[in-house]
Amino acid sequence: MNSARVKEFYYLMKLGREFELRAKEEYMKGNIAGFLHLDIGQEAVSVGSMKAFMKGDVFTHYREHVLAIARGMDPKAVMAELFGKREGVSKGKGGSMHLFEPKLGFYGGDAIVGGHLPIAVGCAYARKMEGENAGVFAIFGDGASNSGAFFESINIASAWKLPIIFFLENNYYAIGTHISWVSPFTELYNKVKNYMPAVRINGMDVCEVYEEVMRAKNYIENGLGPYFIEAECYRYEGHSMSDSGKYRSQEEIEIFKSKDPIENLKKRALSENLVEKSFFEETDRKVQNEIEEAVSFAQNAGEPEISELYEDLFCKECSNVVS
Ligand SMILES: Cc1ncc(C[n+]2csc(CCOP(=O)(O)OP(=O)(O)O)c2C)c(N)n1
Ligand SMILES: [Mg+2]
Repeated sequence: MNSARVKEFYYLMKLGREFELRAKEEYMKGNIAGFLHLDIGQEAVSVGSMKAFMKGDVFTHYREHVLAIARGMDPKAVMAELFGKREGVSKGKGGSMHLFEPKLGFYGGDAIVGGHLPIAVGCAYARKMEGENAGVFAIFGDGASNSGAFFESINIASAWKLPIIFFLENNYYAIGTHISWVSPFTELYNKVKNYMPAVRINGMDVCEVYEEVMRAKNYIENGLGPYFIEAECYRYEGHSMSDSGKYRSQEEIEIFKSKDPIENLKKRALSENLVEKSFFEETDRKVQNEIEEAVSFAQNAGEPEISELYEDLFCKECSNVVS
């Protein structure tokens, strides 16, 4: 990894982490309503994958704030969306679980567990027919990998050699259900080994995530069919703001905190003399300012107009959709 890349990774992961910590605070103050699923601890997956998969289409589940920011969404517009404001990325009508920006090829997130996987496969099919090789990136959790939609998606993507990366974020839990209670094995890439190349990586290491997604991207771009990555990672917070996470031991949380993606990247960069110490201090200050700006932007933004309530529900260009 070169110095510029490491700096970019650190900046984006730190921005994601501070964004989430502040979103949590604003939620507790009552400024954010509805669901809020935090990505704290899993930033390496979001940043490493989005920096490798720069083109193409992205379909994600509801834990997607950091992915959206790493993809290029303005943190101000993401925070405004969480606040339910008109200047939000989805005009304040989507909220935390529905950050959407077609210009960035970002069609997330989906609140139905596994529900976006067949949609992502359909998009990959369309891209293949169009002769567009950038393909699709679909990210989902360990819980989603037990759904029927998952197995159907894997099957048809493999049979039709579709250009899609399936990225499984294995944080071991589906709300309070540990993966070992509902799957015969916890190394989930075993589910798809007969369908496509399937690997398991350390999702707490941003460089490893980046390199593996680059490998997968080259594979699908060459028309070889789908590719599967399972990344082991961990969320430090509960499933959402309404979950205290009491089903996990403090000891387990501490084990994963010792593998923290941000702290470990910093340590490694310093020990290998890749980045000077002052960069981290400057970046931390810069990030704090950006977060302050995002919150004040969201606070001062306007409420969506009631007259727009029924807009943006159906695709006007689609002839087969009646609106
Ligand atoms: C079809 C469906 N079933 C159940 C739920 C309720 N639900 C929301 S999130 C979730 C857990 C999903 O866990 P996982 O796929 O591991 O993703 P993570 O939250 O860990 O990122 C469940 C069961 C839902 N939203 N959709
Ligand atoms: Mg999970």
